[in-house]
Amino acid sequence: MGLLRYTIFHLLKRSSEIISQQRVLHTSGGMACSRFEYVKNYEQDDSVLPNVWIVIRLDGKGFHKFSKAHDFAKPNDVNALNLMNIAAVTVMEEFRDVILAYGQSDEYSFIFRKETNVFNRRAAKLLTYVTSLFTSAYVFNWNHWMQNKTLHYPPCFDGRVVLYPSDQNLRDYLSWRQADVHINNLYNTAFWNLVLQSGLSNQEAEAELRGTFSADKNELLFTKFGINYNKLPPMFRKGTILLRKRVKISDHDSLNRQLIVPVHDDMIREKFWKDHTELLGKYKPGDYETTFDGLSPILKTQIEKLSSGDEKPQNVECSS
Ligand SMILES: Nc1nc2c(ncn2[C@@H]2O[C@H](COP(=O)(O)OP(=O)(O)O)[C@@H](O)[C@H]2O)c(=O)[nH]1
Ligand SMILES: [Mg+2]
Repeated sequence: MGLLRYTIFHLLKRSSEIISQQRVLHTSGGMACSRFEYVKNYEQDDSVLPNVWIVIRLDGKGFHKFSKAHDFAKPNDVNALNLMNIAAVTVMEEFRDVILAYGQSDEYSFIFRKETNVFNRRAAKLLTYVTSLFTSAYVFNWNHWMQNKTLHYPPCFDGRVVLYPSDQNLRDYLSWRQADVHINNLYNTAFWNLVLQSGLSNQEAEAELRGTFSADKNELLFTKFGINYNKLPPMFRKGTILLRKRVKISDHDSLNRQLIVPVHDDMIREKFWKDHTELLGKYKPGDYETTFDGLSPILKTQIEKLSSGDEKPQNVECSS
């Protein structure tokens, strides 16, 4: 009897100890939450409006200096431009809701489809993921595309999110960026020919071009340097548009895959939007046919990745 009473006494004592320990844990946990958790309220909800185009534009910081430090060809460095393109392909492989990306010089714009729900449309998440992935892909691919030129310091890119409510706004945005390439590239081509071919100083070349119109620069290029501006590579004149397409290589039957295709067309013209109706319609990648010889280095890289089995998993949605 004495033993039973002793056991019951100890069992009761032990269980009351456990209960009070739990209470301490609970209260201290509860206190921690109640005292500190309020700081979460300082985080702002930055989800962007539903049903608008989301454009993320990145721009290289101080690329005037960066291009000089890394001896980029003037006025256009094919390898540096392709490095930008491949970094943008990496972003499009990760974010499948990007229907189009457009790049020129040291900038790239990524267009997310209106209905995207990626990261619950939180602006900071979208912007930081895209910017950091682009930047790391730029550095990751540097040696391959820049032929092992030493990278002297880490490049960085700023980014912004811009929302466009209508299809026309989006088209005007892209037209604005593409018109910018035309103006800058025509100027830069004339400028660098005056400096590198005619031996003018930077100031003299600048003075020669001051107040000139497009027609004057075209004329100058043709008469002084025998350059027909319209025959220069379209990547220099139009920038690069990356589109998702189901690619078929006519002399290579086995390949019929969805890839990211670079084109250098004129987005200001109606024809571009008629040729790629999927962009503003119910989005479904269009078709693209090419020959093996006509493959761009950007497409070749993706196909090599496929055949080496090094393909990225098809990422469809990213949650927070
Ligand atoms: N030589 C050369 N320079 C380039 C090329 N692409 C971009 N850049 C440089 O990058 C600059 C980009 O312009 P911007 O963003 O306004 O200048 P930032 O503020 O110095 O980055 C151009 O003015 C060029 O100096 C290229 O292919 N070749
Ligand atoms: Mg810049």
